[in-house]
Amino acid sequence: MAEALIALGGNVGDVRATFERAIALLCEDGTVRTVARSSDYRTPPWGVTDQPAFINAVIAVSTSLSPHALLARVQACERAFGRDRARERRWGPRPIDLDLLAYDDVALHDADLILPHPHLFERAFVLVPLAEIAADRVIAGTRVADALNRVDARGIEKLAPRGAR
Ligand code: A4P
Ligand code: MG
Repeated sequence: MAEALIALGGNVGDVRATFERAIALLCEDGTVRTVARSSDYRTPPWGVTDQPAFINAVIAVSTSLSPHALLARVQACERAFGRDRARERRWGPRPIDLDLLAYDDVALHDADLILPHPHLFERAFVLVPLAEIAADRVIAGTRVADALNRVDARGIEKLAPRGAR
């Protein structure tokens, strides 16, 4: 079994409900199992800023799938929840985006898969939820908590569990 870290993001529709359904679909056949899940966070849009706030979270999974098979699986989940890359702007609004942040300590630079994720250390919307579940994990020589200290995490808001009043 390998351990992978997966980032979730979205800003169209009921994103938190979509996250739950996407995680359930990801784990449906038993080849992927969730071992940790961060809180959901409301985050200011990064890249293209004239769009609604995003919801972001990170999960840790154990999996028997290869890195490429896991990528195919997360992309199938994106499609199942209405993601249509052909009609989207780069960095623009989307119901759900699932990025592979890391897969054990695998380093890959293929046309369709780069590991660890190339923008991981630039993005507070990834590092804040990641640090909640894996602060001491070292990725490509950098501790997650140290990477978080180097980015601007202003405006990121941790959300109460769904259903909590
Ligand atoms: N790909 C390569 N490596 C990976 C990997 N490690 N994980 C390839 C996932 N995919 C990987 O991805 C483009 C291609 O990257 C895939 O076909 C895959 O083969 P995509 O998801 O189709 O494209 P994208 O998501 O539009 O592009 P990109 O650059 O990944 O966008 P981002 O970076 O995901 O940006 N602001 C906030 N606050 N929160 C967000 O979640 N998200 C975006 C989208 C913009 N602003 C945001 C957020
Ligand atoms: Mg993406």
